[in-house]
Amino acid sequence: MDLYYEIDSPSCLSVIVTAAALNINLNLKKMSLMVEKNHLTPEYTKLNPQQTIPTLVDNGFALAESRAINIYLAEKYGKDDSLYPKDHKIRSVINQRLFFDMGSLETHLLNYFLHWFYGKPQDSQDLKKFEKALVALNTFLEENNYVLLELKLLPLLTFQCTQHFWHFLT
Ligand SMILES: N[C@@H](CCC(=O)N[C@@H](CS)C(=O)NCC(=O)O)C(=O)O
Repeated sequence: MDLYYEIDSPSCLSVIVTAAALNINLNLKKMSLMVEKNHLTPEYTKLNPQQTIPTLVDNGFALAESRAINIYLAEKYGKDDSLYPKDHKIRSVINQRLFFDMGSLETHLLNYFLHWFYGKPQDSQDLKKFEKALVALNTFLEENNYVLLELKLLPLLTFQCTQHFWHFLT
């Protein structure tokens, strides 16, 4: 199973850790977004029209979006449903956290920090939105006693990797 990745990408790390939790051996294909820009080649664009990493290729089946990849791996290769429980309520809360992570937490984190990379002027609303997302995250963590214990591994991985990104930037 191939994974196109870069090690500093929290999205890629979440897939790598999920695969490790499932005892899956990944054939890691290192990408170079900044220098070689091989995510923009026609070959890669065929696999992933979004031109992003990670991309998983499992027996000819190509899939992008780290959360979708993590769910795919857990559903297809999990020996049981402990990573992504079938119980409707638990699963819907896991989905809520994953969508929150993608639509709010990660988005606002990136909007707040990426102006450094791209030299864009900082929008004063970016910090406020990021702080608001952190307050919500804090509430979720309080509700679950310890980092999303109730919700098992997938959202935890995503959040941990977001934290990794934070350390990388600061
Ligand atoms: N929502 C996507 C985000 C993927 C993403 O944006 N990855 C970055 C690297 S961390 C990327 O590929 N950037 C290249 C680009 O946007 O051109 C996921 O979770 O897989």
